[in-house]
Amino acid sequence: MRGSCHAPRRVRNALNHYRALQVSADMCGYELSSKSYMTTRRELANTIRALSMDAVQRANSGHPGMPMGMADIAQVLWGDFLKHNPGNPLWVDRDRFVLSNGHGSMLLYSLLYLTGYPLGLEEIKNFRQLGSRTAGHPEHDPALGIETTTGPLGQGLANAVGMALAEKMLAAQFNRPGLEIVDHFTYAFAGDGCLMEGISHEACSFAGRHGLGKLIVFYDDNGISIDGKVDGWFADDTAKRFEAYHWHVVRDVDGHDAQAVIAALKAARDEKSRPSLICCKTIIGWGAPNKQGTAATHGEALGADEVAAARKTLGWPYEPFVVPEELRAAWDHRRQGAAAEAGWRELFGRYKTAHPELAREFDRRTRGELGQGWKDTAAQVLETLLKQTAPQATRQSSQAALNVIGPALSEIFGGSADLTPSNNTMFKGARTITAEDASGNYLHYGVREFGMTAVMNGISLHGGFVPYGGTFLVFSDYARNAIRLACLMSVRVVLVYTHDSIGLGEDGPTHQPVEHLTSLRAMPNMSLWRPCDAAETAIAWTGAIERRGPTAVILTRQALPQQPRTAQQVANIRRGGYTLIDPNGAPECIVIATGSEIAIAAEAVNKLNATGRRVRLVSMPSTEAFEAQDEAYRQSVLPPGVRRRLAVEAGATLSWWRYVGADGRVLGLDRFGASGKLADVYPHFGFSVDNIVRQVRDLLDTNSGSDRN
Ligand SMILES: Cc1ncc(C[n+]2csc(CCOP(=O)(O)OP(=O)(O)O)c2C)c(N)n1
Ligand SMILES: [Mg+2]
Repeated sequence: MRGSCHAPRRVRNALNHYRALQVSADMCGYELSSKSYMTTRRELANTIRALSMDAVQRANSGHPGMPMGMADIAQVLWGDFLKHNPGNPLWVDRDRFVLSNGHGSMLLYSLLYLTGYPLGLEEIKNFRQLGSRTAGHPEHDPALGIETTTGPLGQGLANAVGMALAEKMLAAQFNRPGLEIVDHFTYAFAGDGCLMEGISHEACSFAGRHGLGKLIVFYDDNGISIDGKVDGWFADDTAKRFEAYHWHVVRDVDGHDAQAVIAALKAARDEKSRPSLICCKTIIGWGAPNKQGTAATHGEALGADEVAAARKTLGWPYEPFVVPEELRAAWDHRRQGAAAEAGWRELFGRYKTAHPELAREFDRRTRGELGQGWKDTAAQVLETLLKQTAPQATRQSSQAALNVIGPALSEIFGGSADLTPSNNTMFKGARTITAEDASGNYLHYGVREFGMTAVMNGISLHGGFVPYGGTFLVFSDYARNAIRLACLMSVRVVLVYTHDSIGLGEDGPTHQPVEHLTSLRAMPNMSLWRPCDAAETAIAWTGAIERRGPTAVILTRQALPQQPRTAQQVANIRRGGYTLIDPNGAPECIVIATGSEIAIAAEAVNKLNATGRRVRLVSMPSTEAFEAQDEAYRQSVLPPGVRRRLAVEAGATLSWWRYVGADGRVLGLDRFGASGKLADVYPHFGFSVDNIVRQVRDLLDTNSGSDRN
């Protein structure tokens, strides 16, 4: 061994107030079984510390404290245990690693750079700069080894739960005796912030109930968050809390003692039937002599003086961004990674021989591609739903669509946040997942909307499944940030939101969404569909399955009549907006409506046209899909010359001004609803045939917008 024992001794002298620095003597010269390190673990960990503090210093922005505090843990996990291949970050049976305390992103970037992922030193130097791949908070860059975004605290934890669940389910579906092609762990790092967040309760309670034994979480118990010592606002007994969730908890691990971390990790991996929480005591900013252990290291550059002092303390004589070849070589995981993957490929080869069809299916599903039969299935969904003639709530139409999709698509994975009978999310033949049997395709998430959505994101990001989950539209707010991340990362999830308006009636304003349609439409990359009947519901569903991104399907509680359509109109549904009723002759006014308001709008438009007016009705189930059409199509539906326009939607008016213009009107709801019978509530707020007729007549009688074409 090189004379590297000196460095830790210097560290001990400088930081002699802290017990964790007993590390050095017994760790120096520790030989790893999987690698012949020429260096000590502490030196390897210090590489992370140096890169992190230097990158943050250079950017003058970022979070050095967490990477410096968790470096020793990361060294053990990534050096000895993590199954991954930097040469092929997409290897399907890799272990998943999620940094839920994602502000410590320099930890992950350092690890990716050091172990040999295609992330160059230039990217580390460009930490947090526009256009670099080292964003302030890692998002989703699987080609680089970044599994998921983790900026919003606690969500990474829930994503990891989803990944671990996906692993368990995929294993149950595909593994065969002696041919365990799905067999990997999901690791997560989480801080005080993640555990303070409510979502940690939802996700971890759920993970405990489902016995996700291959989920291993490291809790960075450093007692510090931004405002200072957490003791003033976070005094939970976290270990007890997780034990109460039925987790396996390893308490009081010294996060700076590699041997203690190794022992804890081994115990966690040996525990097959419960997820594990390893509670690690650490010092935030470890190695920065004047600032460590304080919130000052959390989220800002240490400053040139403190960085220089840390160099001395750590025994790190190298210039910024210089990693000695020996340390680089010791970190490099490409050879071991390639060997690990080659072993798996050999196994998969045997699997392929024994189960060729399953192997093809596994390949297809983990690539996220729909099978060859999908087009026929999609056609069958539409055909089936077009047969519906009687009025039907679109939540029931949705179930009818699922009854075709579910049995045909092995990757479909349904669920609901405890509203299965109301959301109509269970399809015929769906089988519920339990802790004991993960081979089914439906999950009761319990009353956990945020948890459900973040878990679905994790399942989808893991690969192999197309998850959908239901709740009432009004409770989408509970899940909102996970929806946002699904949009940001373009995750294929289907959000089934029923009870879509004041039309739900008696449950009253707490349950009646008003602003939700508009606020969900405001999210970039969200595809929202509010179908008006069975045919539109069919298209909403098939589009959602095909989309590589999130889709919200917004459904009614109350029955709606089926609209008559020509074949061309049916074909136009997928365009998001189309002419449903056209008068004889050029329209003088356009009514635009969605979902449950189509039926009353249609009646009003027919009435007006019967009296010689020329009113067009446009059904606009998806403004996003409509906006994606070419201009010629859009103008054919909404001719710019026709400026008398009325939009009708039982929700906030904000969505519609862009379509009706200054000369138009919006019949919407910019206030909360009311508790009462549907038949009373709707007309009370003006959603009636008579009122629509009156509004259109008013528009036609005013000069505004008159014949300017
Ligand atoms: C949901 C959410 N709320 C707030 C923040 C802003 N934030 C970033 S880090 C942090 C404190 C986290 O404390 P801890 O997890 O203990 O991290 P440490 O300081 O120990 O690294 C906060 C409030 C966030 N990223 N996500
Ligand atoms: Mg903390």
